[in-house]
Amino acid sequence: MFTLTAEQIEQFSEDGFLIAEKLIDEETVEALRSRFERLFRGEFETGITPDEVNWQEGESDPSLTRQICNGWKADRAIARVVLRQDLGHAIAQLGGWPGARIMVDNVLWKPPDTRPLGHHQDSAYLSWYTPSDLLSCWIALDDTTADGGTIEFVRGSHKWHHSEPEGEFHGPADYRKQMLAAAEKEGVEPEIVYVEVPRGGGSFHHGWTWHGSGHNRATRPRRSLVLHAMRSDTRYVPGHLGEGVGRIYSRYKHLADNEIDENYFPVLWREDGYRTPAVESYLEAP
Ligand SMILES: O=C(O)CCC(=O)C(=O)O
Repeated sequence: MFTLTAEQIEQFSEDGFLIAEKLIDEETVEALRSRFERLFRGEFETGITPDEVNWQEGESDPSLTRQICNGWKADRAIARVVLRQDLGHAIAQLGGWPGARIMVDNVLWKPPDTRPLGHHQDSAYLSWYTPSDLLSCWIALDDTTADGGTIEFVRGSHKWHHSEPEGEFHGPADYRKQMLAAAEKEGVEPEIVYVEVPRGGGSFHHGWTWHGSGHNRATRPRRSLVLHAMRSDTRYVPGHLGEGVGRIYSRYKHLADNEIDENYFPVLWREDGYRTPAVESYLEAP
């Protein structure tokens, strides 16, 4: 079970990110890695297609980082990690939230010699729900290095002004361009911190922290799994549904109200002890 110290929570609020040496054990790393090839071949254990399949073998550009979003709906090995109660609790503590739900997961596979992911602030894409807070847990499934294209954060950048969504996420020519423009506007020299951890380790980051990742110039792949969480009391914003990734995730909005449905965005942990009850039976199903 993962737990945080008071010092780590304090560090997170200063830096906008926190590096953790161990989030999952070796057996779980292996279980997750074994699902990657299948998912990117379009073989989905539950029979459900993930919400975003941004790369498929034989069809997609091999120079791009492979990405699938909401792999948890397609594969229970992914679900067993991204729906973890202790990670939801840690996220709520870091955010000072009453509880945490999964917003989306990311299955990311950056083979050697593949291209960067552009720097961005996650919360800039979330005007379709309110409060549009996001806090993420990024888990490395390979030992990570700066030259291997690990995720990188700009220290303290969650306190910068909020930028508009801009630029290419998949394989941009200059992956730090938007962040450098924001730093200039802010009048600061950005301090970049690379998440260099053994597999099973990772990091947490704030929704307004600038982050991205460079080319994989190493000889091993860089695979990771990300849990992006929102507050348990989040609601839809009518009228903003088609903006950004709201185009995809607003399909789960009820016609009659603005509730976020826990069947699609389960509550992982809440301070009153609540957790979406059906999660456990989903995780245990064969
Ligand atoms: O893993 C990466 O390179 C970037 C992932 C990302 O943008 C995120 O976790 O928010």
